[in-house]
Amino acid sequence: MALIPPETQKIAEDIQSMRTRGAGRIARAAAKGLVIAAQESKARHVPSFLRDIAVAAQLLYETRPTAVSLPNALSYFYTRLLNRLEEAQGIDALREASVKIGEGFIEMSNNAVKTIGQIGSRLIQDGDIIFTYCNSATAFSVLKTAYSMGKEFSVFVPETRPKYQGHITATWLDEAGIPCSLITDNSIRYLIARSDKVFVGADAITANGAVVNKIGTSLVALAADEARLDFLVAAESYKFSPATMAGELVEIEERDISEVVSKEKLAEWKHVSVRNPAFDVTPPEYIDAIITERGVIPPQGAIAILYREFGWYSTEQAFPWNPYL
Ligand code: RUB
Repeated sequence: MALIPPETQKIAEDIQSMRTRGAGRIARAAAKGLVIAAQESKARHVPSFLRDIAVAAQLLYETRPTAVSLPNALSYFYTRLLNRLEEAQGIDALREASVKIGEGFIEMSNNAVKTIGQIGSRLIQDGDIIFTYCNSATAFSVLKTAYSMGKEFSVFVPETRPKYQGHITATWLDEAGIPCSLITDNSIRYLIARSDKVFVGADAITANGAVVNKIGTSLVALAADEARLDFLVAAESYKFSPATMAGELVEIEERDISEVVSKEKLAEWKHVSVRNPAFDVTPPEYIDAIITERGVIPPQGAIAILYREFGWYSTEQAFPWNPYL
């Protein structure tokens, strides 16, 4: 029987409860969870070792459905682990290989965020008023890098209900010394008209260049289009969804309604139900550019990034750990 180490279970719980959140952080936490599963595995034979990692991967996979960075991180890990089977003889060698693979993913991810910061910062000019949304470490990397280059600008940060991730972004900007205004979500259209450009992050990017991000992002994009602002997305290449090459849709997470209204209030109502979708889809027509660690692409270039990262995708590639469960 495969046992999942408590630390890996804790990582999964933290992702599910959103103590760990944001697509990049989720992916890095998942890679760490698999490293721990490999280190703690008591397996004495390769098949049981592979099963231990597969069970941990499945647990992590089931935590949240939308951010494609999560399955991409798990596939990155497991595919490389399977590729090492021949050359890494025995459990100890495989364990060592697993640590290298997981740490390699985390390093690659952190470097990608840094590189995107450098590339994106060139798009910010002195005097700009930047509009952002939710809390994206990648979009923040752009702002922080521009600020460290001496550029002078300010940022509008909507609260981003129901979970108020805008407060986290405001705290990060405050700590970095970047002037910003926290605003209500209701004032997006009014204040975007007084801004110069928009930077947001992404949870998933589809083969046709649509961007899945925090619910409300598509409204920001609509308002930006009306105000004729550039709508720019900062996203690492592991946020591109290979399954969409095969025509699959990105699942939109619906979260617990207690994030919107108390259970007591709901019990008082007789005819009211509550919906709490956590993400929405911004069509490519509303996106001016996607800033990746490989360079700046138009949304129509998403397929080129996908092909480079994943080749011509087939659905068998989706869950490489499945046969070992
Ligand atoms: C977070 C969110 C972020 C993206 C990108 O949603 O929508 O904009 O994940 O973030 P949640 P990053 O709070 O529900 O996880 O650039 O940090 O990967």
